[in-house]
Amino acid sequence: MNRIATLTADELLDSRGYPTLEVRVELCSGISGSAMVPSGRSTGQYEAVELRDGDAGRYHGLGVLKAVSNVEDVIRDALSGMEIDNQCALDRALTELDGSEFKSHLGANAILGVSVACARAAANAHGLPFYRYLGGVGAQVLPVPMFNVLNGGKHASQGPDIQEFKLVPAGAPTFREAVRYGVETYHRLGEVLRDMGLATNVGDEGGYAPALPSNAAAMDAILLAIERAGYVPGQDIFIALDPAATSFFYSDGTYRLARDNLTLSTQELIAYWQAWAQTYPLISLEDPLHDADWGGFAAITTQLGQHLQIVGDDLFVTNPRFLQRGIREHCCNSILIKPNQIGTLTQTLETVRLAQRAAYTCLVSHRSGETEDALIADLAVAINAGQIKSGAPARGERVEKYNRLLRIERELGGDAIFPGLAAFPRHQAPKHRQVVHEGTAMKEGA
Ligand code: 2PG
Ligand code: MG
Repeated sequence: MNRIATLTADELLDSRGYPTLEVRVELCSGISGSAMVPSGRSTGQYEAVELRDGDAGRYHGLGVLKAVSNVEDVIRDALSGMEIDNQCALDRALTELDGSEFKSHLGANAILGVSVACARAAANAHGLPFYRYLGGVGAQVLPVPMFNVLNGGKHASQGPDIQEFKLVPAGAPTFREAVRYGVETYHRLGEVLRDMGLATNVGDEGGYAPALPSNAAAMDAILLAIERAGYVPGQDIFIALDPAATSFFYSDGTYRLARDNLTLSTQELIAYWQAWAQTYPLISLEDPLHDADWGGFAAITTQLGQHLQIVGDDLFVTNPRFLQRGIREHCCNSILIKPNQIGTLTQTLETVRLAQRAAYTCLVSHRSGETEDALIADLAVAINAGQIKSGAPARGERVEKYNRLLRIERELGGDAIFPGLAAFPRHQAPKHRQVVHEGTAMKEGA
């Protein structure tokens, strides 16, 4: 009864209004599972391939009808009749059927949609919550949320050069309280920006996208918002950044921060981040350099990685091969986990295991183009990641993940664990940091 009867797919829309896939798996028992696939914009060069039609007459070439027909044709033929609860065998069949290193034949979007829909159908067949099916009895850690409240880079054209400025309420006692800290501060930030005469339109991930005079001005506005919301920066709420530095790296080997009117070498950019780590309550820094600069990543990890989480996203693309190299060359101490960068659940979990064995933290992540699918919420709990980023607490596709986690926390009841600051084992505030904003001294490191 738990065998696959049929697979269907449809071309629907993501949060930016671009076509994406929904896949549905139906079992012989009549039980089913479905999944929708997200899509990135600031992508790493070695991400698994998202298959687009390239037919300029439809959606400017971005249609996904080929991927839809791959699901309903070759993948359906191969998977029909297979047992639903052997995820490894299903994912192996998918990767072998594709046969290419980066899933360019069938499309990683088609493959991931099938992989996740199968796992959902299996969870439903066993009558288990998705996180429980994926993670087993030990799945009980709610992640510390990272709220991307100020958007820039490729996600907001008027915004700062740095792509993501995130509130990290690691000082909260529970996930539910962390959400409240984040939401209250997000709304205060809107007020701070309005007071400055700036627009409060939002970017792709729901964060404000104001035209500020410098990147540091964004940090200052956020610190002010934290204090106005009644929280202490560096104690209740920390800040995480994703500069997505590939997006401001140029072929002459320099980084250009247009908002700061700065052109920097790798070493100068590392010094720039170092100064920020000493000035602000920074807890996590993702993609601080461009995605081919392995030497630079080793250097910044040596210089800052003792006391700061350095996350590899575009560098590792959730791929065990690249993470392996990072571990060998001491690049980063944390990895971003995005299932669609690698294309199957099994490979995602393999990367997670490798990271955890090497004591790298895992930050589970959405994409800038999202859907109402809350896979990453269940995945974060399943692997006890302790950290998730799903954008601002605004826009339905972002909020859906936080809501899913609130429901899971309630379901787990007294068994739910919220790690708070313990999710960031490297975190240590610089001793000399002492910044005063609107009369509140930062207690951290004082
Ligand atoms: C990132 C992501 C998600 P995108 O860089 O971490 O925030 O952006 O999905 O555009 O790659
Ligand atoms: Mg990133």
